Amino acid sequence: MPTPLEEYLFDLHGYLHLEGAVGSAHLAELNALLDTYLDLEPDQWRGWVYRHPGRGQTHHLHNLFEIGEPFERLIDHPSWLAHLNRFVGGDDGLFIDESFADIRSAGAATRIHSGAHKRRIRTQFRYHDGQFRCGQINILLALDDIGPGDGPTMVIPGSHKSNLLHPVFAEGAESLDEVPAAVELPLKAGDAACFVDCMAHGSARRTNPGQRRVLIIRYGPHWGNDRYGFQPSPELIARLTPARRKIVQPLPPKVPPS
Ligand SMILES: O=C(O)CCC(=O)C(=O)O
Repeated sequence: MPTPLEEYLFDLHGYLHLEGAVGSAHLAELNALLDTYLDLEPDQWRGWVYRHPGRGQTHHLHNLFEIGEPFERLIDHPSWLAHLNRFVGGDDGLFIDESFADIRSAGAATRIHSGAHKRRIRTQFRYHDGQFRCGQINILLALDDIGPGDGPTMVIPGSHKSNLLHPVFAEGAESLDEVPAAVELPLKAGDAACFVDCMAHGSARRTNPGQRRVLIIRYGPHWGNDRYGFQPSPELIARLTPARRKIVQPLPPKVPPS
């Protein structure tokens, strides 16, 4: 379970920094497997893994768990599972509605987006009667060290409860560099940021040479749907442990007997 201090900080800021969430041996497995997918072209599939077409030089590789067992271990990873159960809340469990790797090089940034002023249901922050009921909690796992100049994630703490539009939205800011109230969230390899999606966030522009590698896994309530309509492969469903299968496919398709 999150500690009382973690719950307080998550409620106050909208995010937590989970230090050392994934160990170095596991990280090495994830990085090595990911390397074997970097030759995918935009809009290309390999098996059930798909590279998104629309992110320029940035690799967005979707359906992480199809890549192999080291990725499957992330589904119910003990460093964050209890946090997600607590922050998504409810008794029926979780669902992952998107999982992807974001691998980028110099020049790339993620523009500022989200913010509670939108009152989006899917990504909402909610706390009522002692229970969190958040619509989407993200785990952003650093696969390498991400410090100043590496394009760290940036957040506007507290904006998961904001009522007003941040003025920079109107100006169409491309990254969060120099956005008032935005702070960088530097991560060491193996650290994870755990944040509610309605907090305004994005990333600084990467100015250093080399790559920034993160995995992003979005969790919500068990009744959710995949963001893009991706479906798990029958092979993945067959080989997952029951606990993992329940998070990837909480409601198996119900069809009449053939
Ligand atoms: O890439 C980042 O650092 C920010 C991730 C992000 O914007 C998101 O998860 O929606």
